Amino acid sequence: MLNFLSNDKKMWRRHTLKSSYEVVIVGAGIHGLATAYYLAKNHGITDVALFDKGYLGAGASGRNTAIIRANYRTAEGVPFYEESLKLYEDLARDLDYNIMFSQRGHLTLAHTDRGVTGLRERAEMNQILGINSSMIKPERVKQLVPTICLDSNPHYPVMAALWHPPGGVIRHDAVVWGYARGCDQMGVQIHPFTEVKAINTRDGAVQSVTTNRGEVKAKFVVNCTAGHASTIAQMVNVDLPITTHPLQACVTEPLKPFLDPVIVSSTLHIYVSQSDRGELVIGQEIDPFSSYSFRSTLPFLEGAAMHLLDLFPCLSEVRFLRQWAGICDMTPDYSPIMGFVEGVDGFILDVGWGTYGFKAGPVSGKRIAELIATRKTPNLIRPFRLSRFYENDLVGEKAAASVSH
Ligand code: PYC
Repeated sequence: MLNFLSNDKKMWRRHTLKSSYEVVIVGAGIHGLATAYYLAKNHGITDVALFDKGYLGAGASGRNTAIIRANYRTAEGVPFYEESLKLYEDLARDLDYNIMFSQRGHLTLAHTDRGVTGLRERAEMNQILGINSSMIKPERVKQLVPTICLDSNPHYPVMAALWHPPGGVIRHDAVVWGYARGCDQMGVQIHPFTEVKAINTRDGAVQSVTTNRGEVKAKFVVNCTAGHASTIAQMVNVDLPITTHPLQACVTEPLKPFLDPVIVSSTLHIYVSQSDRGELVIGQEIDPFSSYSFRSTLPFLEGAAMHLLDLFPCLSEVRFLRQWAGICDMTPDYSPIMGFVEGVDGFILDVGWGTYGFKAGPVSGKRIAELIATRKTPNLIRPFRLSRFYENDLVGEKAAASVSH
């Protein structure tokens, strides 16, 4: 492990474990870090430990394609993601750290009559809720992205698009590092390479957490994991309606900047943006099987190439540079699960983030911190409670979740 800086010069320090903390957060990705950050900053709660079995950003926070947007479909989802976008707009100043948020616009393409109707419904819902999002015609798409070919796939010409100017991309590692530094400065302890082995309860309440470095007492334990949310929840006998799927991504070699907005097409199963380094960052739908595998596959790369060329035939000579995979916890309605769990006092969920967790990090952190400090569930996250699955009160967000449809 790199250890060449003295503890006081590090962005976040190493600590020995204390015997107890008020709050233990499992998972030191963006959700765990943001929760700890707002606990300390907004509520003065600093007796907090963050445990991660790997290094910071080793999980979904370091593997996602870092798209930020608020153009969701439901009356519950839109205000939630909008608050996150607003927090992101101010986050560089708040953390005093350059997180490279580039609001270059987000463009979702429709290639069928049904696709146009779906996007129009989204545009209307967005506008009712005050989101800058509207339908545009193919000519306007061409103005925004002159290199796009609107009809190279004869079955799926671009018929219209949903245009969301405040959307964009961010530097995900910088967000993780900025939150981690902010947490450390306020006295929160970050413990990488600390694996949670058991969560111990007595009389229906959380008591302590057993880790590979020893046992610590805790009043609250927050499950902020992605990919292993069900494993952690089962430690307190809570079953989650989650299936875990790989999600793959890749980047091309760097190219001179030519692509401004983020482009998404559900019909062609592709999304693409151009990074600050000039690489095209490309993703598709989650893998169709449930697995914890981080393996990259050739079929993914072939699909990415094929669909990219449907939109940009001019890129036929461009080479892929690297590919990777992450794992995503999918819920039946494509919305997350947040809040207290009936029957296990002190246990809190912030899980089920599918392919949309990074954009929600700031708002979920802020609102979970509020829930812990006030012992009350904030209205903004109430719709995402676990009990919605047996109360038949789902938040169906699949139509607006990346390239799912
Ligand atoms: O929801 O914007 C999104 C997204 C992009 C990639 C994966 N999810």
